Amino acid sequence: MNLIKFKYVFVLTLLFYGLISGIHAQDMIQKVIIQSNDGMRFDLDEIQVHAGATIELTLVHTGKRTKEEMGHNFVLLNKEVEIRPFAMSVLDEKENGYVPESKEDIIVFTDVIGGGESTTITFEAPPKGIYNFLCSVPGHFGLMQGKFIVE
Ligand SMILES: [Cu+2]
Repeated sequence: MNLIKFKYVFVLTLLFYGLISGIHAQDMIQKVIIQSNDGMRFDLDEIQVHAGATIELTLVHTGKRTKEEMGHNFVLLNKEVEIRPFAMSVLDEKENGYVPESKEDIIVFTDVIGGGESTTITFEAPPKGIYNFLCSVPGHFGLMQGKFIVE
């Protein structure tokens, strides 16, 4: 009887250890694919990730128009940074890919891409919370923005 009980506890311990180590967020790579198009849209207005995870985010441009005509990027803003004033502040930053030289408002960003292209960035998920993301190419933020939710 005692041996059976011991085995039972042993198996439970293994299961529990497997659970906590197996799904520990820090070991996790979470892939996110966000598409953009010639209609000036992202296909996602909400992205949910796990706190502590490594995020591998790919921005895809499914359109045909060039980077000059309809280029897009993905910019993830720090907490409390509002989309509109940020977008207005980078209108003249074409050479920098429409991100400011000072990166204090930004967590990560991608290059601007044109139709048929894609680009991938890898970063650690920021602390739990809700963050804004947008395409910062001038005139796009009204249609191309969303919430990046870390939980
Ligand atoms: Cu855009």
